Amino acid sequence: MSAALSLGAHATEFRSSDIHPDDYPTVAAVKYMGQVLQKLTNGKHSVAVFSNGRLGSEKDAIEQTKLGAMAMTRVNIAPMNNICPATVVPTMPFLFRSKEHLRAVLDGPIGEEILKSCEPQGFIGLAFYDSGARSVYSVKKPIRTLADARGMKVRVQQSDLWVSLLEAMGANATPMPFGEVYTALKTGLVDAAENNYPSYESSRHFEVARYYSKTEHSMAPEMLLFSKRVWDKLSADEQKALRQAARESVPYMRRLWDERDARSLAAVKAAGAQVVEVDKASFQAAMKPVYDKYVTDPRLKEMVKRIQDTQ
Ligand code: GTR
Repeated sequence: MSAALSLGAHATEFRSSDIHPDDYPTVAAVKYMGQVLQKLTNGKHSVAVFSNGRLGSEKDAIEQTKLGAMAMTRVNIAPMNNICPATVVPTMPFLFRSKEHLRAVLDGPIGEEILKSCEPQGFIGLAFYDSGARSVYSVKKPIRTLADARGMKVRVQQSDLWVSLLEAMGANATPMPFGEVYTALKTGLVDAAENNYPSYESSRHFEVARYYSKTEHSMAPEMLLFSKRVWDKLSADEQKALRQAARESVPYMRRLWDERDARSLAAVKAAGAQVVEVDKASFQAAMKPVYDKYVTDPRLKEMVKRIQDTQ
């Protein structure tokens, strides 16, 4: 399959992938982006979103996008951590004070800088999307303090930084693709996983791991990436239209996100999941080794400082 399906004359349909189902805000946002693109290009270009991980895990999708086999992919920033160094910054634990803080940073020059920094690796960063705050959820017992997390086997995303982050909590981190987590929780391969409310709900992980402990340890955002190989074959006007369509999809996504976040929380609670308050300070205090290991480059250090200083 090629990255873009030729629709005769000069029309193309860009293929994009997502591991989430059709009603998830990231999928809906990329579909919306496709509609805007169609309008901006008088029907010449559109986007086909392959949802539910039909085109593979996020790691595979990133690889396919780099090669130009797929035009676009929507992934979490985590699997980009090993590829594009600046992406570690917005992933860092307890960095953002709130959703508003995160949005202000990603909408400004720092967000722009991080998106641009992926270009040498073969990716045009089109946009950041929200992903809320991630917290740990467990099968057998709730986590309330750092001591409760000690020795737990916790699934993490496929990123070295994520392994270190959970190790700093004293847990045993097990990286695996999202699609394998439900079974891993069910069979006891892992004791816990971590995610935001919408993913905890849509994946039905809440059926197996009933204790959702509000560690809120990272606000690692989502990214919309375009293949540089495909990009370089497009005209300046086409590139401009793609950038604009992506930009316009951000506020749309945020509206859907806020709504879904609240709805997912209500749904998991109604289904019997227990949302547990934690001693957040104990988790935060344990994160120094993660900063010491991943934010060593002076430019990244400075970026962390600029984020902390952003109002
Ligand atoms: C979700 C995110 C996905 C993926 C997933 C995971 O919150 O939207 O892109 O990263 O978490 O944990 O693998």
